[in-house]
Amino acid sequence: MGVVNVTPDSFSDGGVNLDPADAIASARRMAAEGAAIVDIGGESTRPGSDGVDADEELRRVVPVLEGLAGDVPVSIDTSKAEVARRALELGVEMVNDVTALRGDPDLAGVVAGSDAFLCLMHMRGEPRTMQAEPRYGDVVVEVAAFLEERLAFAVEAGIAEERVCLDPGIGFGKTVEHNFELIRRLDELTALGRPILVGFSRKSSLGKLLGDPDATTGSTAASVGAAVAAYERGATILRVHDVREHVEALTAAAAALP
Ligand code: HH2
Repeated sequence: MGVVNVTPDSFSDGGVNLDPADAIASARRMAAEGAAIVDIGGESTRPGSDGVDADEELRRVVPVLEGLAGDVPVSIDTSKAEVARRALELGVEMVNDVTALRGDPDLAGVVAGSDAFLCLMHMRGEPRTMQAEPRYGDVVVEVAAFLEERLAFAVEAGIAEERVCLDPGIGFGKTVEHNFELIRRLDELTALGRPILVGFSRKSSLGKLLGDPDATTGSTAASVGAAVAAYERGATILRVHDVREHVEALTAAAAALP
C-alpha cells in the first residue's frame, strides 16, 4: 500500500502532494512501482495534530480521486462518513479508518452499504494527545483485545468480516518499545484471523531506535527493515511511502522465505 498525503502538514511528506496533479502523479508512480493499492489521505494524524473539517478534507482529496478513478486501486484514509461516502462514489476500494469506527457514528453504515474493504486500526487516545506517556499492562494483549472488539462491532454493523483487515497502529499512542514489541509478537494479532496491515514507514520510532531521541521521522532503509520483519511475522499489507524500495526488498524476502 503506497501512501499519498494530500496535506500541508503530514509528518514525512507534508506539502509534497498538496497539489492534486502532484498527488495523482505520485499515486500513478507508486502503482507502476508495484503498489497494489494507494492510500489517499486529506488529514494528518501525526502526533499533536488537530485535524481538519470534512469540507477541507473533501476539497483536498476529491480532485485526486477524480483524477485516479478507474486507473489506480485506491483506499481513502479518513474517519469521516461524509468523506468516505464521496470517495466510495468515486470508486475507492477500501476505507482506512485510524479510529476503527469510533470517530464518526455514521461511518460504519456507509461502509456496510458499500462493497468496500475496511481497515480498523488501534490508536490510544487521539492524535492531539496520544504520545503523552503511553502506558500499557501488555501492549500486544491490549491491542489484540481492542481489534477483536472493533472487528465484532464492524460485523454487528453489517460489514462482512471477510472485508476487514486489522492494524496495530504503529506510532499511535505507543513508545518505541511498544511499536517493536507489536512486530515481535505479530503472531498474536494474525491469530485474530484477519489480514494484518502494518504502517511503520518513516515513523519516528525508527529514527529514535537509531539514536536520535528527538527524531520525527525514520529513514527509508530503517522503514524497509521494519517492513520485512513485519512481513516475515505475517503482515500481508505494508503501508509505505517509498514503494519501489519496499517492493524490491519484499520480493527478495518472499523468495528467501520458506
Ligand atoms: N499511519 C498514518 C496514517 N494512517 N493508517 C493505517 N491504517 N496505519 C498506519 O500506520 C497509519 C495510517 C500516519 O502516517 P502518514 O499518513 O504518513 O502521516 P500523517 O498522518 O501525518 O498524514
